Amino acid sequence: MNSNTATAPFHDSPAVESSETHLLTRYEHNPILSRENWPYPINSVFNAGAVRLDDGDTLLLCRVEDRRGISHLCAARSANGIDGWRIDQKPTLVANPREYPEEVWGIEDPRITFVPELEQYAVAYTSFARGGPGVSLALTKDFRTFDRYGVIMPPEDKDAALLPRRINGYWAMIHRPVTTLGAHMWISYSPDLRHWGSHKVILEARRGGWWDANKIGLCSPPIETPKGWLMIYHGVRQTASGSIYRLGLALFDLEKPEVCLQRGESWMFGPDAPYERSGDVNDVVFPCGQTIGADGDTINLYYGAADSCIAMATGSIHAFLAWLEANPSSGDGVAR
Ligand code: BMA
Repeated sequence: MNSNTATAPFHDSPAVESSETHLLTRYEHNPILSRENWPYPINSVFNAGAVRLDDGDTLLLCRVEDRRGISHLCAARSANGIDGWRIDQKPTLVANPREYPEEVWGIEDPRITFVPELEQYAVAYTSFARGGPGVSLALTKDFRTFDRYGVIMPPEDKDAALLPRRINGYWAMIHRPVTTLGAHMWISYSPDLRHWGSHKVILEARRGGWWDANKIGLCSPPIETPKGWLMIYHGVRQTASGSIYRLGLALFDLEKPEVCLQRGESWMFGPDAPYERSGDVNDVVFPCGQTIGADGDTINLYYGAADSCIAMATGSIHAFLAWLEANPSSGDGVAR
């Protein structure tokens, strides 16, 4: 008899208890993209927006940090969304501080939404300058030319994505301003994608020892399901040795997306693999995009790992919704 058996309180427990829900399965050959793959010299490639194109290709719009520390966006295309990436030979969208001074320190973390009414993709990204990070918007049909709208949410604000359709006649943007209230998720509405109002808090960071205390933010763009808008969000726990970025789930009303219907209590995915635990910024998983399979259920979630590379994990919308149903948040979801 070994000592583990003698002291184990529950015989069915695995030797090492997993801190994860198994809602997401890592691709076995992660990471799928890293700086070694890049056609030009860079420091790192991480946090990528994702979309399935009309021709069936998966396109990742990757945040690429150059060797000055300034980020730009670069597109990579693949037939299966896993390997065989065809990477643009030079940056796809770069900061243009002459016309957009809010981008002087680069552009980061794009979230892509296909908008059927506009027959275009809306790319919401972080523009970074002396005033702090803000939210900028660009529209594109092909990820080669972009119609830039400039900064639409002033600093300090980030983690934004557009909903794919109007709600009661207005466009809706989820974003994460930092105010004296804290770093919570908000929604704002617009008649024209340029002028934004009716701002409302939709999900608050919890406090104290919670995994999503201090800071939360939208990950990939919300997914429309029959039960509501399903959101994967990141929560940040600050510790003595740095921040830990983990992922949680929440569900919002389809026609009133400011109304949170469900929020999971625990995180559902966190840094565990070596490429997530160690890199330029340790202990970070940071998705900005997903694609959904032909079955309408399978999600390929693309995430930056440790601010150093891009990894992929697979999940099921059905399983996410079932987990939320089975693990409701106690109280009002805003534990203080
Ligand atoms: C956030 C963003 C992300 C980054 C993360 C961890 O605030 O800046 O781009 O991945 O921090 O460094």
